[in-house]
Parts: sequence; structure tokens; C-alpha cells
Amino acid sequence: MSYTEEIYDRVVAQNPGEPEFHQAVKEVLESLKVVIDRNEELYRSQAILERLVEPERIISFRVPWVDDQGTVQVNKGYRVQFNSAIGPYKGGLRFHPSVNQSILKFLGFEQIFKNSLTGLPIGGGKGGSNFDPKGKSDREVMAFCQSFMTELSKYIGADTDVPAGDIGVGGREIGFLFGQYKRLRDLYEGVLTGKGLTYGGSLIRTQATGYGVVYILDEILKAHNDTLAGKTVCVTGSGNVAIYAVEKASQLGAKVVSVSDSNGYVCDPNGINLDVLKDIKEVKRGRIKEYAERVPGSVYTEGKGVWNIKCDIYLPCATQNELPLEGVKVLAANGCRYIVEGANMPTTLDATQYAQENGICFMPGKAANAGGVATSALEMSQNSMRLSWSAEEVDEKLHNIMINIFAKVDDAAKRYGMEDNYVVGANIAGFEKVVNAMLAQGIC
Ligand code: NDP
Ligand code: 2IT
Repeated sequence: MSYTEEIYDRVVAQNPGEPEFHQAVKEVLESLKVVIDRNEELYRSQAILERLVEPERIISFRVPWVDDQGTVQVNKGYRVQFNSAIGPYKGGLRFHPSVNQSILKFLGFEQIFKNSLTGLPIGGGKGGSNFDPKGKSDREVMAFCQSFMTELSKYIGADTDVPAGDIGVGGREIGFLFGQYKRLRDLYEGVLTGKGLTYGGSLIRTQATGYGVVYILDEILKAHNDTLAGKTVCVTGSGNVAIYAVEKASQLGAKVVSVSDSNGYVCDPNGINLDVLKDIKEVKRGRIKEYAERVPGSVYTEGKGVWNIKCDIYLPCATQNELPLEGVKVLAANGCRYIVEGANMPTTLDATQYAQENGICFMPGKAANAGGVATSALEMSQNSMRLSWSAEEVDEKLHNIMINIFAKVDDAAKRYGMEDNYVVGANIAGFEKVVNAMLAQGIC
């Protein structure tokens, strides 16, 4: 049995009940097999893979808070500090009822390779809570965030671990978290990213993940002598990543015909109206169903199935495992040529394989959505220097980072004789820097 297979079996045996974590590890180890095989003795002697799949630390804590009825509520809180070989732990916080240790370990593990691909000095981490912000008042969200940070503040810091947003955590939540950290630690430092512009946030961070997805899409298209102009694009989700993917794709001449949320999806054959989308989601915190009530010609369908809309390019930007095998089969049959993942691991493993074997060019999330965390790292730099760059400067840096990520992924795939296999390329290119740093730092 190969070293990578041994480690996968060990992960499954030692981490029972964590299917998302197993899935993320499986994809990475399968990609790394060609690299590990070339130097197996060294990697085995240093237990590189055993160390890579074991988080440096997991903090798990109680989050008690009082709701608007005066009832005491208790949620689970976590921070997974996965790997600090190339920099302080960096990665978002997710507030969603589905959050558990498996989901946060998969996200923290992915983050190691993603952060490495950005070329910036950031390690991998992730955290969150099973708290559901939906339907909560601003006061309830503040009470929750203050309690969450009261515990988390003991373990993070600008040079230790720098959380940010993810599903259910946006500007409002980061503000409440930052305020409580400052109060408890008496430090005005860049301990969180995604902050508001009046207190240390970076221009373009809000747009960065979605813009980055489209910047790398543009590179993929160029590499295939193709262009975005005139293409029909399906986006899933209608949160932070989705909204700014719609915005940038539309700016570059594509027609985006869908968005969705966990209740259903909208198809707008005239192209998604961004003003309406932003008003529903960013201002009113409403449901995507309202879009069809406001925009004539658009249609709302309850449930899953964005993949049934005919498109050239599919950008899944909602959540893990949202795109199953049946969906990819429909996409391929309808002539879809590109899938670029805005979300983390939105495509199941069998669906990914089907896409790659059936003429769909597939870019995994750890490369495609890295623009968000990369711009977070730019926010950290600005905070350390106590200055702020203009929107144009940040956008240009983001654009160059995405161009470089594509080049690294493409190059790694070619070096190992698997041209156009961007899954393998992203995993190998991400791993190379991390393993080098781990070897240099000895057994730790
Ligand atoms: P948001 O909370 O802003 O939006 C999430 C969107 O996905 C909403 O439309 C939400 O619908 C939908 N969604 C969430 N959970 C589910 C589910 N279980 N089933 C169906 N739809 C669901 O989050 P983001 O846009 O920030 O994050 C989206 C994805 O992008 C996540 O995978 C995240 O990890 C990833 N990502 C985010 C980055 C960032 O900078 N924010 C950076 C890199 C990756 P509903 O409102 O109904 O829940
Ligand atoms: O998945 C991700 O990369 C994020 N949620 C962003 C992390 C960050 O630190 O900006």
C-alpha cells in the first residue's frame, strides 16, 4: 500500500464520523501521490503526511448568550488551528446550524493549501459555531458575537491567528467581534480581517472572493483560446461570494442567468439585476424568492437544481457538496465547458471526476476562491504598516495574485504530466511550499 493510501486509511480510522474531512483529505492525498512517490523515504522518515493531516490544535468551547425573550441559549464554538508552517493561522469563521468539527476540519485543511497558493505568509485555520444568524435581531447577533469572542480572544492575535468571515459571518459580525476583542485584550490590532473601512478594513475585501473567481476564470479561458464575453454563466448562492462573482462576470461581458439560496433558485434570462440582488441580500437580508417577485421575466423554482439551466460556465458559490454527480451530468449534456468553484468543496468527488472525464474544465475552490483570503492578507499588511491602499491598488494586487495562482496550478499540472488537471495542479503547488517549510522547521 502506498504512503498516501496508508495515511488516508489512518485518517478514516482515527477521525470517525467526519465525512467532510475524509473527503477533503482523500482528494488532496490522491493528487499528492505522484509527488510523495518520488521522495517517499524522506517524507516517511519525517512523518510529513501524519503531521499534515493532524491539526496543530483544536479549541472547542461553550458559547452562552441571552436571546430577546430573555432565554439563555448555548451554542458550540470552535477554532481549528491546522498548520502554521508558512505563517499565522488564517481562515474564516462560519456561523451556520450545520457547523461541526468535521466541517471545520475540512475547511481548515483546504485552507492550508489555498493560503500557500496565494504566495503570502499565512497558515491554515478555520472556526465557527452552530449558531444560526438567520432571523436573529442585531442585538442577539451582538450578544452571541461578544460571548464567542470572550472565549476565542484567548487564542488569537495579529501574529498568532487572524480569523475573518465565511458563511453567516460578514461585516456586521466582524464589527461586533472586533469590538469585543479590543475591549478584552486592550489591543487595537489587525486580529480580524474583513473589518469595516472606518476601523482598519481594506478596500476590495468585500468584493475580493467573487472578483478573484472571475479573474482566474478569465485566465482559464485565455489558456483555452476562449473569452468570457457573450458567455452564459450560472452562479449558485446569493451571499458574499456569489454577489461579487455576478458583478465581475457581468462587467466582463458575460450574462449571468442564475442565483440561489438554500430554499430555491432564480433564473433570469435577461441577466441578473445586481441592484435588486444586493438590495434583497445585503440590505434587507431577505430570501432569493423575492427577486422573482420584483424582476419581470425571472422565474423562481423551489429546491435544488440550478444545474438544469443551460450554461457555458458554472460557478458554484454556496456551500460544500452542493453539486452532485446528477447535476454535473446535466451540465455536461447541456454543453457546459467550465466549472470554477467559488465555494469550498461545492462539488462531490464523483462529480468532479465525471466533469474532468467529460470535457469540462474544472478549477477547484482552493485555487479559485483564494482571492478572498489573499486580500485578507493584504489587509493584514496594511494594518501592520498603519496605512491603507486605494481600491485600484488592492484590486490590481488581487488580480495579479489570481494570475499567479493560475500560473502555479497550470505549471504543477504540466510538470507532472497532467496538463489541464487543475485539481492535481492546485494540490501539488499548494503542498510544495508547505512541505518545504515543514521540513526546514524540524519535527514540530
Ligand atoms: P454567505 O453567508 O454570504 O452566503 C452563503 C450563500 O450560500 C447563501 O446564499 C446561502 O443561502 C447559501 N448556502 C449556505 N449554506 C447552504 C446550504 N447548506 N444549502 C444551500 N445553500 C446554502 O457566505 P459566503 O458567500 O461568504 O460563502 C459561500 C461559500 O464561499 C462558502 O463555501 C465559503 O466557505 C466560501 N468562501 C467564502 C469566502 C469569503 O471571503 N466570504 C472566501 C472563500 C470561500 P441561505 O441564505 O439560504 O443560507
Ligand atoms: O474560505 C476562505 O478562504 C474564507 N472564508 C476567507 C478567509 C479569510 O481569512 O479571509
